[in-house]
Amino acid sequence: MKIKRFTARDLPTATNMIKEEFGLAALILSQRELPAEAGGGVEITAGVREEDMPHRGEAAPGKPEPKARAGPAAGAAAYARSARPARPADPALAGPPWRRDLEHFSATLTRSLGELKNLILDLAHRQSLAEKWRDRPDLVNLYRRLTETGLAPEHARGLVELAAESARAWGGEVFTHLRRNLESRLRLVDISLSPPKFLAVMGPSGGGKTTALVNLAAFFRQRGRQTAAITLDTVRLGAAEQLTRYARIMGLGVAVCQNREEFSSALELFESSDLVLIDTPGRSFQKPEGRREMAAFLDQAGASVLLVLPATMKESDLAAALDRAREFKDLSLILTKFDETGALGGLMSFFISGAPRLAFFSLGPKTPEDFTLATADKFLGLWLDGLETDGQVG
Ligand SMILES: Nc1nc2c(ncn2[C@@H]2O[C@H](COP(=O)(O)OP(=O)(O)O)[C@@H](O)[C@H]2O)c(=O)[nH]1
Ligand SMILES: [Mg+2]
Repeated sequence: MKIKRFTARDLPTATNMIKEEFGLAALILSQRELPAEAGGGVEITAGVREEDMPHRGEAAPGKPEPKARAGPAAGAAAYARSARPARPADPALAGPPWRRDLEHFSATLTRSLGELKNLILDLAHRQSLAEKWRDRPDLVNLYRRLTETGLAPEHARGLVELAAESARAWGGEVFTHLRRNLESRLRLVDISLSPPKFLAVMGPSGGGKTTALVNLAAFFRQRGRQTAAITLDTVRLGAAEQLTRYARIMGLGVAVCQNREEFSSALELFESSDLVLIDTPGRSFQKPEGRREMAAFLDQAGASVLLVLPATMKESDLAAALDRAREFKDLSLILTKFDETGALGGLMSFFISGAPRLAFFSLGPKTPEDFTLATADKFLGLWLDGLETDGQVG
């Protein structure tokens, strides 16, 4: 690299000198104003790669510019040749010219550092794949994009390598093999085929249990099931009212139960219903004694459990919630709040690590149109469709 210090009375003159000598690929390394007692003006230290130096008479201002180059130097080169920000009509408002140039330079430097970071990340991701796949930019890119959605690195590596092996053996696109493999790992259940008589929703506070219960009631009533509801959530202010308000609108029978006696009476009351949905308090779910108490209620009814978890949760929290729910029998899953996240890789890792069977999705807060039976196609579509088109993998 050639490096040289240029001094001139002002920045445009210095820039022109640099362009003249080093051409348009010059990199500005430092820049300072010279003190007035030393005669004023600016001093710029610039550098250029030997191979980018113009041959005599080439690349002077006004001549055609060289082709854009990728990589960190490109940003600085762009700086050297760029039109600086338009100056406002009143120079007094604009501040000293060198400040604008400095700001512009700093923005260019930030961009260049971003590009450098990408290069380093790509190198790091290459090392994550088995040696024989490291020279496949499409696979490195796919691995990187999957991990960026929250998929655990070890899962991403296994899935990408397996898809690459399959594509090599059978032909076809890597992405198609990846998708097929993922489909087989998502365990689904269609509860509507043979719903249990008692079905409880359970999970952390605010995850969408009560909303899901209302949706479930609408879903099963539409399929001709005579449905009723019981709520055990009597501690949180307004929790029971939230359900009874919906129930009134839907004409759904609801019992609010504070203790085992009231619960027993409610079971008797709804004996002739086909389906009794049970709402539970999120607070009890968090504590062992609360879960024991809930288990006593649910065992009395012989209820199956739908664990309600938001898709926005990170994988470690999903796993912790599942640990809490494992003591309940006949567990399956409702995932909510798909509308609040695009990064579903953590959920996929949750499935690969042994999540319960997935029954329903909630794709938004509206009832009941945002609530659907879970399908692999829908889940993989929500997760991967953006990746496939942006990533150009295959
Ligand atoms: N954006 C979005 N909000 C939801 C969804 N499901 C529920 N909510 C909202 O999340 C909040 C908590 O829901 P709620 O059913 O009361 O949660 P619970 O505490 O588990 O019973 C409410 O404001 C709901 O409207 C969903 O799928 N997407
Ligand atoms: Mg609730």
